[in-house]
Amino acid sequence: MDITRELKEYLQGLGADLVGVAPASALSSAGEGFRPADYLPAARSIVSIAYALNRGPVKNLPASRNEYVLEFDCVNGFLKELGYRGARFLETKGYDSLPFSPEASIGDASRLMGDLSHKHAAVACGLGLFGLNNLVLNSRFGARLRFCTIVTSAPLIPDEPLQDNPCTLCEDCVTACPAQALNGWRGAYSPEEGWRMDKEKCYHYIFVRLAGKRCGMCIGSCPQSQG
Ligand code: B12
Repeated sequence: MDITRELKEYLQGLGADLVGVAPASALSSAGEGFRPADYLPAARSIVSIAYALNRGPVKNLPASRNEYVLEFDCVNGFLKELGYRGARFLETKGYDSLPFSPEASIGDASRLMGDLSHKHAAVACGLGLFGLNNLVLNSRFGARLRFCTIVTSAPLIPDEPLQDNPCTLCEDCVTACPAQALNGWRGAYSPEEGWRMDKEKCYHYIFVRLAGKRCGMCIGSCPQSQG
């Protein structure tokens, strides 16, 4: 069996909902310091791993805020394990591999960037496309997907990016955002690259108004997240 299929079956066997592959060069248009080769010069491929949040804590927000926080923590913990195990799998096959945490430290409020954009990685690996909520969604899980990414020197077989946009542009997320961080998408939004939403407003709402409890309204309000 080829190593790409073996890796996917291994991760799906551990419980991953979705696993996709892209060439590392798919993220070469990210700024300096955010590209796979900035961390692993021998990078050949990226692997995006997705695990979906349960429906209950997401659909019943904001009442289920505390349960959503528990869900968020558990999914991050599980994804960390999947990323770590996937990287170890590739290392045992002889390839240098780096797992990037699902909850990358966001540093100070002026940066608000991870080391690598899991969303752009997921899009390149064919797991979804950006919605108006600036989250990556697909028709099976909506925006309930969370991600981690492995950068590896393994020459894996890439998947095709999704063709059909699962976002219907209904604007339910725009209306539901308590921070009004999603206004202004017109002319700025692209399903392939996302857009520069007002992340300072979003950050302020989560870390000041909610004292660090995650908001999640742009996930829960998406009609695609209900199924
Ligand atoms: C920092 C951060 C935040 C910050 C800033 C958000 C932001 N929009 O950047 C704050 C605290 C506000 C935040 C909020 C939330 N976050 Co957050 N966050 C992150 C984190 C750690 C880094 C995001 C990042 O690097 N953004 C930078 C880039 C993508 O955005 P940008 O600065 O505007 O960059 C532009 C350019 O640099 C360029 N670019 C950057 N990289 C690349 C690559 C290519 C190829 C190209 C072409 C362009 C390009 O495109 C961007 C748009 O123009 C990621 C985890 C990770 N490491 O990816 C999670 C992550 C994005 N967050 C996530 C979630 C779910 C949330 C929240 C819902 C909180 C919650 N859990 O309830 C909200 C929703 C916000 C929203 N609607 O987008 C998920 C998204 C899952 C999904 N399905 O899309 C992630 C991926 C975490 C995960 N492990 O799954 N988040």
